[in-house]
Amino acid sequence: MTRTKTPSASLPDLDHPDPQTLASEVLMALKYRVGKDVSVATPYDWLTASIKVVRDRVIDHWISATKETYEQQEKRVYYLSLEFLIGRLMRDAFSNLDIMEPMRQALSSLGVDLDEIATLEPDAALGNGGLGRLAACFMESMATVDVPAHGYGIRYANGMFRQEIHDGWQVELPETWLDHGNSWEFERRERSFEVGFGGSVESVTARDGRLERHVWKPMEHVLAVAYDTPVVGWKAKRVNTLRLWSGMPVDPILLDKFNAGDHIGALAESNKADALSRVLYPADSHKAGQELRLRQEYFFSTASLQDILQRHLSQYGELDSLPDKAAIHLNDTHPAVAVPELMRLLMDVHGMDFAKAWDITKRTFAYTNHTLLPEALESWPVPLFERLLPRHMQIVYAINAEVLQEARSTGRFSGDQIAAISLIQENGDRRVRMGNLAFVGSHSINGVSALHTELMKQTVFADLHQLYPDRINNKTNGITPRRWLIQCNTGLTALTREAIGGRFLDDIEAIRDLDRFADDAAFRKKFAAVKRANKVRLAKLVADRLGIRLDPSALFDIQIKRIHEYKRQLLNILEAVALYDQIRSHPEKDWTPRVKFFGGKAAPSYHNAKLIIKLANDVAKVINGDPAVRGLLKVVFVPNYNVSLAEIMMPAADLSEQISTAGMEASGTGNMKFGLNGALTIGTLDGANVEMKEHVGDNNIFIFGLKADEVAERRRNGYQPRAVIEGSPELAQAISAISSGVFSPHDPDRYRDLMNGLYDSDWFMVAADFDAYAAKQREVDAVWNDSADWNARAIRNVARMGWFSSDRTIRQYAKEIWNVPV
Ligand code: 4GP
Repeated sequence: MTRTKTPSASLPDLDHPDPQTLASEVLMALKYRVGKDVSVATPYDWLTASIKVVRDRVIDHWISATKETYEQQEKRVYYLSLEFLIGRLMRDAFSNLDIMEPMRQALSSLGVDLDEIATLEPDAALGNGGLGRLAACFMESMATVDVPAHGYGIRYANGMFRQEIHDGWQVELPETWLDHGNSWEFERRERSFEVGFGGSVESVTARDGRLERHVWKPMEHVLAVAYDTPVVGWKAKRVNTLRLWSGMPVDPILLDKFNAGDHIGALAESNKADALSRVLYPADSHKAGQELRLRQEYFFSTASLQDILQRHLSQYGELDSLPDKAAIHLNDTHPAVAVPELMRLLMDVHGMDFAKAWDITKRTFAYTNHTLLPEALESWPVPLFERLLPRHMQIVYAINAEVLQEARSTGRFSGDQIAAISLIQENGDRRVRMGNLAFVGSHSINGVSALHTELMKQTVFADLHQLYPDRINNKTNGITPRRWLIQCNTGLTALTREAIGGRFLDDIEAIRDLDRFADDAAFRKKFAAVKRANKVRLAKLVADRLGIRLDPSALFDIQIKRIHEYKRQLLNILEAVALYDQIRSHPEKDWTPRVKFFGGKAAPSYHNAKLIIKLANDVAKVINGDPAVRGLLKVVFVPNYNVSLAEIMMPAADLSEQISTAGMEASGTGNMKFGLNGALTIGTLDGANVEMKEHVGDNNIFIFGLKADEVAERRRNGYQPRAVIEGSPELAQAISAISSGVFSPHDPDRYRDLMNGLYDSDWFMVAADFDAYAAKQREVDAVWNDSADWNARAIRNVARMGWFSSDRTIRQYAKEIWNVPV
């Protein structure tokens, strides 16, 4: 039974410092923490001083929350994730402590512009895309709804790469977010743990010859050192910890080697340790596969578990109660090696027997799946796993024997089904299946939208689901309204507050009260003015960075996310090309002015995704430069899409593109951010779009295209894209233009293969959905031209998006998975 929290539920009294107090705190910090005088302070110094001031205020809440958790013996949540896409933190902290305005005034009295220094804060990009950003929203929401939690991950010295566009091509550059230090974090040298790799396993036998225990003797050792960043919830209700591990050598230099003249070998250990926390693998929903990745996974999993066990032991003196006091969450399979690692620690270090350790493990772990893409399901070759983690390999075999025995004993499974349940893939090269390992080691396995969860049951985990029918459950994703409305859209926040009061700030579902203003002409006008101001801000950014001039009264149509074939940026580009053709052929028609924005990074090894970026840029160049278009259509590729850019683009969107092939986008969270900022969605019935449609109502969303079951059926029945293309003159024309080099005159064959792929296989159903998509876009134009109708629908989107808050998601995790009170 989950306890419900008693009225500490009310928000704490924050202290409300006046600008003078804050100004003097900033001056003190500048002098004593940064060591600078006002006369020589650089903008970075002011940034550092400002962060130190707000961090000091956060610390008070941090310490009191931690103390309370100890005193009340509260259950803690541990969220293990290889990615935390947190972005900038200063505004988050100002806003959640409710000191944004006094701080702005304080800095202004010192001649410093808050907005200017805020842009100097590095955008901590310790994640690829949706999975990493979700982890960041969850951290903020756990602090907001008062769940005692630690996030555990890796402190990558170089996070996600910085994208530059050179002549239309993506170029990857290292992101050096730590160049100016990191004013948020606390280095905890004393909190370091040894991590081993390789070596052998020895069996220790008792005098009577019985096996007593196994002892793993690793060949290599490194240290994982903790760096803590406080995570502040709304109105500082609670402050939790994000603990990121950094690799350090056990011996900084091997002096014997150095003295023998081997100067490079002397640093070999140091380099190996450094590599563990050097780079984030830049692949989203895509398997990385290299040995270093498995090393990273084990490195942060073992450090986190050692930390958790040490904390538990120091508080409770035993480990039997671990599942009652700790919920460990596996964010995708990246930390799945934590399952055999916890088993190893419980058995080999703490002397438990297998049965007891297995029971504790299953009751402690829960796992979230974020993608059904087959290429993204992690598995490791058995020889690699065995070489790096020999003891874990034995434990995986032991777990597998247990699970297969359980399956066989039911008498319900065929040989093929048993093979699918097995933790070891036997056909082809033998591999350890991390999804199956996470599944069997957890008491809860959740998907991230209703549709995705259903598909998990039917596809990747069909047989495991039959064996353990109570484990799979759904937790539809959410986004934190603090960052994705209150901070990034101050205009809409102020307007909403003026209309319905401030209750929605504390409880975002109260934003529903805005619904009735959809029919209020005066309100719609103000709403439109806010949107326009946000569009002007984005247009200025585009003019400054790209030299492209945009008309803010045009429809801003935005697709920003990782570049992936299943997300179908290509469908959007083809539609732009078809529209371009029509505008040229029918200049007399009353075309709706539109700007199509694209943004997103491609995995460096993903050839087609990089080609799609180049295509977007090539198409942009031709269309934007063609006077016959008269500015009615513009195409813009905004480089280096990241959290900070999203904070400017989301509030400026009129139309949100969520057009993945149905059944392939697990949830999407950009769709929710756009909706909350008053964009209408054009989308397929995929991921959380399905639930968004239910919440906003059919009239307030533009749905088109094949449904998930229809996609599956077309694929089963031998889909013929060639016939579809030949039956659609607009599409055939757009493909032929691209294929023949209209957009790449100096390299006319550049897109031939990409276009031929549409004719030959079209796995992602671009052709099948094209006509429906293009028709829906013309419907969008028609609604846009009735601005009262458009704005009314947009307001309803804002009002009905409250459910998609990560506060709601986290409450569900807390009640239904973690068993912690909220
Ligand atoms: C993403 C999914 O692609 C996206 O649909 C979902 O909203 C997000 O996770 C959060 O659940 N997956 C990844 C990944 O980012 O790397 O698998």
